[in-house]
Amino acid sequence: MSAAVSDNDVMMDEAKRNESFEKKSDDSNKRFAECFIKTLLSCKGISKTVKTMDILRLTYICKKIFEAQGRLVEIDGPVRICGDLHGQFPDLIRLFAQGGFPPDSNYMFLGDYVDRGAYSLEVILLCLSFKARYPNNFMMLRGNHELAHINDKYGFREEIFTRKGEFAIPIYEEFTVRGTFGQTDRYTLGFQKMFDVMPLVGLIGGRILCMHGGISKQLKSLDDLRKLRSPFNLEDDCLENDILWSDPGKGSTGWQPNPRGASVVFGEDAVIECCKMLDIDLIVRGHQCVQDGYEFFAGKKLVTVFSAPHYLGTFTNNAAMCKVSAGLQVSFEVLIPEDLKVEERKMGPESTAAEMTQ
Ligand SMILES: [Mn+2]
Repeated sequence: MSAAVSDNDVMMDEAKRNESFEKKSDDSNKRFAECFIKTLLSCKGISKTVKTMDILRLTYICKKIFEAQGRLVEIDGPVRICGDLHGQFPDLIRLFAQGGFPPDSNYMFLGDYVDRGAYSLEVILLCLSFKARYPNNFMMLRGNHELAHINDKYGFREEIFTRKGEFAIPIYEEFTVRGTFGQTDRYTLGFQKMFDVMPLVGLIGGRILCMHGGISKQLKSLDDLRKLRSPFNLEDDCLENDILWSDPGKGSTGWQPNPRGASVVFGEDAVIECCKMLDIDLIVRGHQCVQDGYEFFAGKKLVTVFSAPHYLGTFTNNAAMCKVSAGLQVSFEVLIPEDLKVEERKMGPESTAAEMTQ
């Protein structure tokens, strides 16, 4: 017998396993994603129920979809927009239980799936399996925690290495690698990393702009968003970094330094000017834990949405989802942490994003 290539060799070699995944049909990938969803929803814990090769196949499928959809995803309502999740898997299930499991509802997630909470893997894998099954109804934007040097510090990398042992490296390196673009072998070999191919911005009905962090002084047109680069250099003062990192500043004007040490703080005037310039009605972003689960800024031209209730187990914050109807009416569903009861807060029965933000 000739020296056979073992399953393990294929799994550990990115080029070899990609070759095997490439042969699978779209139908087979959809059925695979459906099984993956069922397994994750059985809540038995992925350590024993999910094979490493299946995680690698799921990431391969999703990277292809993200690459094809581009850095700005443009969709129509209805859709539910959710903010940061941070590894709080039971709370993600509660969000779906409230909002409807895909494909009953469409979703746009604003990033920060991983780090901080205990179940980063479950959170990102469930989202990715919905992405693989319903690629046009389930959108996942990138957050500032979808970054290698942040995962080093805040838990995602450690979670994978603790839970996946000898298979941790191929799994982790599907998502990201340490080091700056262009300076590591993994990039020069041409292997795409999940976090680099995720979209940075979403546009709903041409009127509601979604991103993780916020706006940028360098953002002048929607075309700037269609031309976003990725990967990009994390050290650069660039539009891509601002989208992941910037914050609104109460009482501030213009563009100020950000106490996070990254990007900028922008004032209400900057938001109002940006909406005019891009001809949009509303900006929806995450990135900050807000007590009510959502919080307006700049005369309702911008709203922060945060979807990890009882954040870190120490905050008493609500979680919220921003509901956008087919006609772009905006309302909020709020999960209250004590009993996780749900409240619906409408912005007025007839309010559309345009009217609401007058
Ligand atoms: Mn963030």
